[in-house]
Formats: sequence, C-alpha cells, structure tokens
Amino acid sequence: MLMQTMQTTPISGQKPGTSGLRKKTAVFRAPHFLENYVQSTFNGIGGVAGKTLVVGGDGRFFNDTAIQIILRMAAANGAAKCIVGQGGLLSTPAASHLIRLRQADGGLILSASHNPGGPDADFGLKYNGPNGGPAPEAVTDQIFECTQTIEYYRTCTADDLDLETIGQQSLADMDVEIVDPVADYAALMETIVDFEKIRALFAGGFTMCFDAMHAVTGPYAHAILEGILGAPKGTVINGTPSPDFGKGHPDPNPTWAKALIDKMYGADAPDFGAASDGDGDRNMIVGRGAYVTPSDSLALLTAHAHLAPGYRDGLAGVARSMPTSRAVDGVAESLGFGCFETPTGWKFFGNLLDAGKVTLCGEESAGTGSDHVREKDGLWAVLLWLNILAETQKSVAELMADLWATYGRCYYARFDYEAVDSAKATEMMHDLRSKLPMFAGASIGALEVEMADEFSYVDPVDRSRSDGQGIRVVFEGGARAVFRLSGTGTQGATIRLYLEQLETDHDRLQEDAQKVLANVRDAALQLSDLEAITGRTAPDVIT
Ligand code: G16
Repeated sequence: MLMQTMQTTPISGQKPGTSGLRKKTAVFRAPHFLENYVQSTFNGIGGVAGKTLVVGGDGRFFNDTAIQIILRMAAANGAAKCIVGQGGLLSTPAASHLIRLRQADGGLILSASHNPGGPDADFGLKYNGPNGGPAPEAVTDQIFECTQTIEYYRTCTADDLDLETIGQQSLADMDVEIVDPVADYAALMETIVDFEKIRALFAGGFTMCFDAMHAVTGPYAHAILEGILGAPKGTVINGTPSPDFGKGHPDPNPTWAKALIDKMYGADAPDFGAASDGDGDRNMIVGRGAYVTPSDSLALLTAHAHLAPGYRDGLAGVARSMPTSRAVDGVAESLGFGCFETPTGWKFFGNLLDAGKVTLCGEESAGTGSDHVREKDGLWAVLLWLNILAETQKSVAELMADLWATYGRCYYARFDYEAVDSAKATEMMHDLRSKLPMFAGASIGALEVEMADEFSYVDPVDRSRSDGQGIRVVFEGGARAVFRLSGTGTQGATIRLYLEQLETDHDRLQEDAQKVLANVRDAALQLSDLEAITGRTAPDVIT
C-alpha cells in the first residue's frame, strides 16, 4: 500500500452552510472536490492522527464511493480507527449516538438530508464533533479557512473495503469496524420511551403508517416498529433505502409526503401517520384527518414528555429556532422552565444541551430532538408520540385540540421561494434590512407593526455571537412574519417566509390556516416587495 501526498489548489464554493457542505452531486464528484473538503475538515479540526471517527451516510448515490475515499484519506492522515455503518448506512441521529456511545473524536456524515439524491441531484458532507453534534460555527469557519489555503491532501492506494460484513478490518495502520447501524440506536430508544406500553397499543389494534420515503429510516423503522414493537407488517412503507430515494424528494412535509397525507385524510385512515427524511433526522406527524405542524409537535411533546420514562423527572428547559412558532413558549412558561430562542441550525442547540439548560429542542423545519443525542431525531419523535398516544389513549386530533384550548393556537405556515436569482434575493433582504427602522408603529393593511429587527444571538454558554440570523416583523395581536435565506439549498437562493398568528378565541381554533394567515401574508409581501423584486408571484412549496 502506497501513501500518497496529492498536490491540489483551493476550490471555490466550499463554505459550509446551515448543516455542512451541500452541493450538486456532480460538483462533489469533480476532481479533488471531495478530497479537498475532507482534508480541510481534518486540518480544520487539528488533524485526525490517533483519532477515532464514525463514518456513515444516508445511502444516496455516491455514498459508498465517497466513504471509500474518506477511509483511505483517514488512514493516510493517521487516524487510529473508523467505525462505519454496515453498507455505509447510518441515520444522522444514529451517527450522533454512536459518536457519543463509543466516545469517538467525531464523525463524518454523508447526506444532503431531505434533498433528492442521484447523479443529477444533491450530495452533502458534514463534520460532527465529540459531543455528537454538528460542528459549531467556530469550527466550520476554521474548515472553510483551510479550504482556501489547501495545497495537498493525503490518501493511499488500497482496494475498497468490504462495507457489508460486520466486524473488524484494517486499512494500513487504521482499524475499521463495520457495525450494525440499527442495534445501538434501538437499544437507546428503549431507555427513553415505554416499549411495553407501545407494544400493548399495537396489540390492541392501533394502526399506523410510517413512510420511510425510500430513505435511511427504513431499516430502523422495520426493526423497531414492526420488529420490536409488534406493529403489523406493512406498517412501514417505502422502507428500503435507494440511492435516488425511489426518484422521490425525501422531505417529510405535506407537499412531498402527499401520498401519506391523502391516506391520513381518506376513508379507512390509520390512527397515526408519520414520515422521516433522507437521513432520518426530520419527521412529519399526522393523525387521522389531523396534520400537526412541526412547531405544534414540539409544543405537544414538551407538554407531555413526562409521560415517557426518559423524561419522567421533567424537563430542564426547551429551545426552538427563531422562525419556529412560539407555540412551545406558552407551554414552557406554564410548566415553569426556560425557553431559549436560537438561530436556525441544530448546531446552535449543542451548547444548551451540553450545559444541561434544555432537554427538548425543535425547529419548524420538521426537526425535533432531545438530549439523548446531539441531532434532531425523526424516529425518536415518532416513538415519543406513540408513547403519549398510548398513555393518554387520545387521538392526535384530541391531543391537539386540548393543547390549543389550553395555550391558544399558533397558526403557522412557511412559504419557500426556491432557486431565486441570488442577486435578487440578496437585494430583497438588503432593502428590507434598510427599511427596518421605519417599520415600528406602521400600519400595513389590517395590521400594525409592534417591533421589527434582524435577529442576533449570543450563545448563553460560550458567549459566541451570530448576527444576521433572519429579519422578523412582529405585529400587534400575535402575528409575526420572518424572512431568511436558506443555508441548505444547492441552486440559486431559497427565500423562506415564515408566517404566524396566535389565536386564543376558543371558537376560532379549527380554522383554515391559510385563511387565518392571509393578513400577515399580505403585510409581509407588501413590506418586502418580494414579488416585485424577485418576479415570483407564488411560493414553490408551502409547509
Ligand atoms: C438543516 C439544519 C436545521 C435547519 C434546516 C433548514 O436541517 O440542521 O437546523 O432548520 O437545515 O435550514 P435552512 O432554512 O437554512 O435551509 P437538515 O434536515 O436539512 O439537515
């Protein structure tokens, strides 16, 4: 085996976004692109000599090839050991757990999350630190700096490793252990939720449909729901991971999981429906005729978490990203614990979780999680919901109606304008920013602006500061509009417009969300000039 030092030069466009580096697959496959980024990651974290890394991905096209490249580079950079999911598969939460369980020094997770996969679709890579969580900004900044000065990368000549056979192998002086991607994760879930109660629920005839969207949660859901918990065969649909996700878009929302939504709103709907995304960290929850927004799901889980063994002693606190609806705030206040507001990006929850300030966190982008790992966790959310359904013996619709009757309902929607010309999206945000001082007190249509600003965050643990984290306009009467540019898109810019309206009138808790949000939508479009500047008259996706 020959150790090689390959000359290279910096490649532009290697700045990590909200969650690692995401690009078109063809970009990642271009000469030196992946190698430059992997070496820069190793350099940015102070080298990997003597370290143990977890490596795995969501099984999308190029996953297997990229893993072999990473393993050769890790060996050539002197890593002591790589722990790899069988077949190169690890869901993002399972990878986070494995890093923590094995006290590894970090991990490389190959995924573009909910983005489609395939040679013409998307690929991604991110580094998670020893706490199992996505690298904080200080580390990703360091990695980016290394991408701009890189001169060479290290690799070696070696045959591809057999990723299918569980057990020990070696690559030069590095140990490689291939592990069952599901077993440790399933064992962790059993310590958190009441498997006995859920088993009894299924044994009593409770019905469910879990859509794995041809992505990584298939094997996890088959093993846990149909295997350990005894749900009938067929409960899990689209449960075999495929490199192009069955040519689908593995994003668990009403647009991309429409077949599941139709089933749940049709005759003979099961009691409970759920879906997860490409890498298994997102989730969608839907009851019979009752879609639950991610923000509401966070509030519901917060209100009832104590029913699960893992949270029996109560929660230390909760956290949500700024654009996530304020539904959980009321629950936290009434239960007497803190509610933190962070920028978008799971990495911002890491310090709060590590410091024991929060137990649960969540985001409007279909992510919920807890201190059991340092990533959001789709299947965990589904299992916690099942635990709550088993304990309360109520339907999803009943649980939501109770929650809204107690705390009011935060009607909520997110409008995504995708692949917008980047210059125009930047212009719109720039204009909006410059007009902010004029907004307070202004009347826009039926609404009056109470406060408008650009969100900045100072981490309460390490005092690091993050500016420019979204523009928010709060109106009198519980309405709010938030504008952000996505940090996960791979084509042009994606403008996200988040709309919210709190309703406490008990007679108005079952209205159509889009109708309730019409005033705040109109005000937001007027304030931002979004349609005139971008030329877009409608969002591509509403979730
Ligand atoms: C990632 C991050 C989330 C974030 C989401 C959307 O999720 O981990 O924290 O909310 O992207 O980010 P943006 O609005 O910038 O596109 P995932 O599931 O894509 O890894």
